Amino acid sequence: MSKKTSILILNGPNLNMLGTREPEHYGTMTLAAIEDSCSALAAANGYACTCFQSNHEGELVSKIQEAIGTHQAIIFNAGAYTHTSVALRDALSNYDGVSVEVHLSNVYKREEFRHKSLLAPVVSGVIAGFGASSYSAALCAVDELLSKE
Ligand code: DHK
Repeated sequence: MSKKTSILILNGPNLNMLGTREPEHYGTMTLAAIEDSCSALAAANGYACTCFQSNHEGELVSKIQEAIGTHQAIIFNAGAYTHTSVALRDALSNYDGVSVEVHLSNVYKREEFRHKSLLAPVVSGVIAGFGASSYSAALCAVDELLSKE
């Protein structure tokens, strides 16, 4: 039996609070609703999809390590760790699949400390500023990149 191509949707700190967290930046959709719509879109395009959220840097590092050989793509909103985490950058550097950094908000319109991403130089691409649609745009990008392989 052929193995289904699998995508990991990874979310970092405070993204479990979506729905009520600063809606002016992050909208009103809950993380569960975003994950459900990503899973439906992935399934409609023939992909398996696993979703995971953690507030802990080390758990996110472990998930990226475990994705090697398991998931062919990672869509990752690292939250505030985007701007600070050498550990997550190193984990992504070592990941051999397609990787997309996503943000709900347009980080370039916000405070200066959010303009710098430690992850951007080691991922396939970055999508920011489209609210929950940033995730569906990332899925489309992943589909296109994986279809080329
Ligand atoms: C989410 C966060 O939690 C912030 O720390 C980032 C990002 C932006 C987002 O827009 O999804 O700076």
